Amino acid sequence: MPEHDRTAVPTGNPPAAEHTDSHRGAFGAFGGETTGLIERSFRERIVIVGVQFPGDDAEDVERSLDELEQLVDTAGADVVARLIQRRNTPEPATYVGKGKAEELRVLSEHVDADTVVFDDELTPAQQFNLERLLGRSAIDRTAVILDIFGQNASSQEGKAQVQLAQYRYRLPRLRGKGRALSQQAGGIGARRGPGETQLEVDRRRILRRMHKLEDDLRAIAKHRDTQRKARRRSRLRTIAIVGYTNAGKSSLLNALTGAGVLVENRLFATLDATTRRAELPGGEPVLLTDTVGFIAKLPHQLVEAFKSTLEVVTEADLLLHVVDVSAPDPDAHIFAVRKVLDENGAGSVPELLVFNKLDKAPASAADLVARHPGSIAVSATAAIGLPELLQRAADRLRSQETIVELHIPFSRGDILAALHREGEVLVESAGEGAMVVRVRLDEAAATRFAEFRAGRLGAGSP
Ligand SMILES: Nc1nc2c(ncn2[C@@H]2O[C@H](COP(=O)(O)OP(=O)(O)OP(=O)(O)O)[C@@H](O)[C@H]2O)c(=O)[nH]1
Ligand SMILES: [Mg+2]
Repeated sequence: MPEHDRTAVPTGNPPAAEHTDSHRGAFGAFGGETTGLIERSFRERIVIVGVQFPGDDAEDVERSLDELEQLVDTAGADVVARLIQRRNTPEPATYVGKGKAEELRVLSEHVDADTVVFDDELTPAQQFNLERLLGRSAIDRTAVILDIFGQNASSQEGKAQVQLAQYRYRLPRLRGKGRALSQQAGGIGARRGPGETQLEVDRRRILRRMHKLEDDLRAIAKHRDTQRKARRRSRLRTIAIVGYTNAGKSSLLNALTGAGVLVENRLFATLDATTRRAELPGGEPVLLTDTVGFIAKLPHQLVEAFKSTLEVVTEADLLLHVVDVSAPDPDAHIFAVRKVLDENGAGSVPELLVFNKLDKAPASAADLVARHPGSIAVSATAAIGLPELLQRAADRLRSQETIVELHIPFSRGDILAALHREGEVLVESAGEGAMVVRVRLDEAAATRFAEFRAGRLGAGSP
């Protein structure tokens, strides 16, 4: 198969002398096993590599590499060169072709790279072969994202989730790294059983830690469950703010509620969900939750580990899907976010598209609003369109509700109590043998109480 190679373009400065023996590969190796954080004494020099498969747009591949460069920078390293190869399929052994791998080795030497980062996930075997060939660490986009999450995790839950994701990534990549490790095996808690290799000892140790983390996370999730039930009893509607990383989700929560959440021009600044109360026009209180950002090719290990955090999204009454209109391809971001939502069972939660950073790219915002009916353009930081956004959200929430008249037998005090808990009782009067109740319910509750229904009055009419 012909390989249409593109010329490698070194984008960095000439190599600095002190880096000559720095190919230590700390980056992407998740530092110590206990913290999952990386200690870096210097900024590593990185070469990034993308592959354009048939059907891929050349521009999309470049854009994805631009994003990878941003990820690497966020992780605390510098991209000094990039390389793109066109291929029909990945090479099973080395992902790129043999010739390209050799070119990559020469380039890495020339720019004195510490690590090579591939834009797609490498198999453990590919990673191993590439490191041998290149004589330096070879990692993938997933490792970089896991690294950033590791650096940004601050809460107990966030840290546990990220560590779990990192272990899930590492487990299949463990290999008998040899003597150094096996000598450590004499240590406490790492004793080798009869006939057990060092690799098996390491694997067992990681599995044990993963189980422990899973237990911890279950306990945290249980606690949150209790809080959530309390919240549900309070009958407040919930709105989750979702979107691509750096779209302005935290800025929007701050603008709407004065929450004071950390806002940074950095990827994955937010890992923990923050919930605040806000008032919709008309005075109805709602709960607004800011959530972790998504990205194209989001590591499945992370999605898996963040499942309990994402429940807030699946259970929301409405999603505010925030999109950065100044991004190079906002539609690709919308697509990536919806994909993650779908995969997490949140695909059917009603969504309101919020085109943010209107101040920065007004033409793009106008174009997007025109192409996405029902959407709205705002600026969280310049405070443009925020009252309209709240009005739109209130309308959307209200349209999900139905007003029904129910006849509840006097003997069913339990049902009456449930109605007060789950709906908004508008009128209540004693009829013949039953209480006649006019109540505003969401669709699920309206179905649940359908057997008491006397007549459906339609949405919105009091
Ligand atoms: N010009 C402009 N910049 C904005 C606007 N909203 C947010 N920003 C900037 O965009 C960057 C990201 O904002 P955040 O609110 O941290 O974005 P986020 O979606 O919470 O990002 P993560 O938590 O990292 O996923 C910050 O530098 C904000 O100041 C806006 O309306 N206009
Ligand atoms: Mg944020």
